[in-house]
Amino acid sequence: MTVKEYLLEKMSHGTIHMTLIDPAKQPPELAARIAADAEELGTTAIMIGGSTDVTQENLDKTALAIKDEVKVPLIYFPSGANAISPHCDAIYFMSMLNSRDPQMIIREQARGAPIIKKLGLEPISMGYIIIEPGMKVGEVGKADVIKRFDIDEALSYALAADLLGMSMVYLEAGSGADRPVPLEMISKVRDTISVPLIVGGGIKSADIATKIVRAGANAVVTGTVVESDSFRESLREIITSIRSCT
Ligand code: 1GP
Repeated sequence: MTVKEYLLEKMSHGTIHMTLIDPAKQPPELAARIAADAEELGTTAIMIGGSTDVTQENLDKTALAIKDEVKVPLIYFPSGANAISPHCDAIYFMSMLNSRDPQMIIREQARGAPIIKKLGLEPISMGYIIIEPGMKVGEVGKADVIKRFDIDEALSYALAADLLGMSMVYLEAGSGADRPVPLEMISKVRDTISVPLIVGGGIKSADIATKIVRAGANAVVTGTVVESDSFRESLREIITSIRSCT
């Protein structure tokens, strides 16, 4: 079974949770412990990536350490083609659709494609759409960040991703956002597209996660939550709330 088939199978039973770990933020051993805890708490996959400071070295070492500790798939969430690890199970082959910079829309992908092919890494195509506030990823990616009220704009981009044949759509408010993607935007996008909808950025509590699931997300991503020493309880509550909605 491919990683994509695994994700789709899990999503067919309800909304899934994925844990994002930035390899630049802690040593590999700690990243592996966090991943193991998240797996034990019921996360469906581990994503590895960050907007800045990801290097081939911290990516490879962290990916290897995580693979030693967990059985759930490890998916690379890249910010560019500068570092790609053969130690991940798959890579989100993603385009930041609302970037003003062709580098983020297709040039990094063209640079990375031959490497991904050579490594035999499973690509999972994804349309990546940055919603206000957008945070660091919006800034680094030179995104024309979609305003929170501009649901039609989000719908247009999400539908374009679907019609282009991308296998998933990710609505991103940005890591550490003070507000997640608006619920109405999530539900209207969910009603419009035919592919799974991933939502991330600013999801810090079980209460917010529940609302995101009820709005229609097929996958909820949390990252910042696991960067605190005492993350286990909040992650447990978030994952439990997602599972109990479905
Ligand atoms: C970032 O959507 C993810 O790409 C996670 O965001 O760090 O705010 O959980 P947080």
